[in-house]
Amino acid sequence: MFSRKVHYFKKMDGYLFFSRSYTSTLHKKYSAIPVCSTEQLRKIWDSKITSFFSAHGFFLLQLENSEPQVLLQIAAILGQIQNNPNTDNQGITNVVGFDTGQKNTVVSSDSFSLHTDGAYLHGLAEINGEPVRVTPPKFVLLQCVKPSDEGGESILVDGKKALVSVLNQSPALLPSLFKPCVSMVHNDLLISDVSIFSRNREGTYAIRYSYDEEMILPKYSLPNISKFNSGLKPTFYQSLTSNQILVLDNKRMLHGRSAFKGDRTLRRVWIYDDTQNTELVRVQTDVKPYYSHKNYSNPLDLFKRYLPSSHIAQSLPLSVGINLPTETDQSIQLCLRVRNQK
Ligand SMILES: O=C(O)CCC(=O)C(=O)O
Ligand SMILES: [Fe+2]
Repeated sequence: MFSRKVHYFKKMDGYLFFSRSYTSTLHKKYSAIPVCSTEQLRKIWDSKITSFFSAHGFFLLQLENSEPQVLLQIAAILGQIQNNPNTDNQGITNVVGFDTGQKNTVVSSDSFSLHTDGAYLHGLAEINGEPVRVTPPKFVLLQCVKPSDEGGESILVDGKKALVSVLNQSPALLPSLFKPCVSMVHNDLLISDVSIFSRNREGTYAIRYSYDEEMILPKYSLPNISKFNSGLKPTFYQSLTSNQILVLDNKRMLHGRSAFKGDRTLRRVWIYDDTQNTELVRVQTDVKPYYSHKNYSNPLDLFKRYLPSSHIAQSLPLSVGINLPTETDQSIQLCLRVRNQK
């Protein structure tokens, strides 16, 4: 994800929100919810976490220290940790500004444009021989070990607000945002024909987004997607401080950060999205594939490194994605039908 090197003010089409004049108008600072143990977090789950999370798409915790164990315990409440090539054997990635030579570390002090973590994940792998989907994680956890001396603010954009504002203010953009016409390349992965917004059978929407050089679009949709990008407005713009853990809904919120100075250190954990796995079956038949060549490796192995390591999770309930009132949902669907007919 650190190929996304975008500097302050450089790309005016999409990164206007980094400008000081804009962010100085964003006065609201969220305070963190103090938590001294996972038992206590479980106790305040229903009263303090679920409603805040459903209103804002994230929650911010203030812990008493920044041990990796604390992060892992919070992660265990949310589900199964999803691996990726940068994670250590516990599923943690270190996000730092200077190269310390440490393994399982991603290094950059540049700004990070708004993105969905793992936006480029749209594949299949096998768990115990059964096909499962590999998609962007449902939650992203960022633990602040050491804040920066200057800059390094975390930035969140609410995809729910972005979608509603497109519906109300520029509905002509909707078809480009829902059309499965986006491709992304990431290291050795290529995914094609996904959409920026999608709606599942239960009527929940999800965003998948990373507006950078790895995104490939049909030329005709570029003006619309670039307009969408310039209209994104952050709802959260503040530095994480020591011992805080930010938990965000990666199906709803886009996140990024401003450039920084100093040896800021975060740890990052992904939580696997297991919500779609019941959908996949192999065709029950004696018919053999008409041709297969032994020289190829199993393509289901390509996404294996993005699977969770364990499948036992006693997670607390917290639903992810963009939930809209029925009327808004219907307006979007109607708008897409009418405009797709044109
Ligand atoms: O450094 C940060 O605040 C965020 C890093 C990030 O978004 C990532 O590692 O995917
Ligand atoms: Fe990220």
